[in-house]
Amino acid sequence: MRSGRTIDDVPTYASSVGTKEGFLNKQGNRVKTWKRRWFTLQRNELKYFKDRKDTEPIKALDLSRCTAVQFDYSREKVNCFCLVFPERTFFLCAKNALEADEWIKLLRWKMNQEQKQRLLRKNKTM
Ligand code: 4IP
Repeated sequence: MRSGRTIDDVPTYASSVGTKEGFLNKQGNRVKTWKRRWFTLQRNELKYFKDRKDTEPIKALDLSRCTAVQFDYSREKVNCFCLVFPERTFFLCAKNALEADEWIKLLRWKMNQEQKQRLLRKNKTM
């Protein structure tokens, strides 16, 4: 890493289409502390890890259960977005607006794909 750069400056990569990974700050649910976590988005799963090198995620979120993804302005931080699940809304913050926008777009695309698949399956059984 060049001097003066931090791990936050490392660009996030989409190693293949429809995947993304990178650091995001996440707020706890009951205890509202913010933790920096490594997030990976693959297929229909958003996982977060304590650190980038970890192999076991803290949680794996099934995006087929997610009902909305949107920019959020209710937190004390900037560049935040929320992921709404029936039992919990996750508040996540990116390092800048562009990064937040990229996560939101990709997450929404995944949700739309999932919805299309569901409709196709439903139509097949009719
Ligand atoms: C924790 O706060 C961490 O923020 C946890 O995040 C979070 O769990 C906890 O949420 C919150 O209490 P402290 O470490 O300050 O105690 P992480 O698991 O990333 O370490 P989530 O569910 O967000 O992963 P609650 O809801 O258990 O309070």
